[in-house]
Amino acid sequence: MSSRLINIERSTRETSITLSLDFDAPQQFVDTGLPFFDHILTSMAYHGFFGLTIKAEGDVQVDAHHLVEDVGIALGNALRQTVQQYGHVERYGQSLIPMDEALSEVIVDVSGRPYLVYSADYPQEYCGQFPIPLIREFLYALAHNAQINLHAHCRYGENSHHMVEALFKALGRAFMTAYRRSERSEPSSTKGVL
Ligand SMILES: [Mn+2]
Repeated sequence: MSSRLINIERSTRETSITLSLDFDAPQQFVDTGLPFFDHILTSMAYHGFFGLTIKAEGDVQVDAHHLVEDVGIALGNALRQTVQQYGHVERYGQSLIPMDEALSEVIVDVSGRPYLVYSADYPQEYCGQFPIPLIREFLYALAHNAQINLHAHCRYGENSHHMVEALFKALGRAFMTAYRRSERSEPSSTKGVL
């Protein structure tokens, strides 16, 4: 089996992160010290059938914000480097995933043009100890550092945990398609460049 391994190390005064991403070697281990965040990141990679290892520490006693955003930056960098180092990918991916009463959807374009469109109306503001507004910070950092166009929508639901978990499974499935190796010998754009 081939491999498209990318290793990222990122340390600031606020956080310290090591992350490995490999679309061709599905295995997951995620430890951020934030149990719900570990849960949804693991779900994302498991259902996207790609390899993701994250070991992250940070000043979560201040607020989980720095850590969540910096994991988004690290994963975004890994996605961008996957394209830079290993060549052309399919580019588009989309997924619609239910979880009990909730339905969430992700559409992605690995376009080189960062953009985030995100909508969700959550009934509860926390999943466990995890503040749901941080989901936006994560997605924004991810889209901008990966240089992808990311549309993420929780269409409906009664339970925030289900809505977010379905969204991250959809993210994984959309990435699985979008980052598949392309048979094309040039970028999948009529302009010939992304
Ligand atoms: Mn769950």
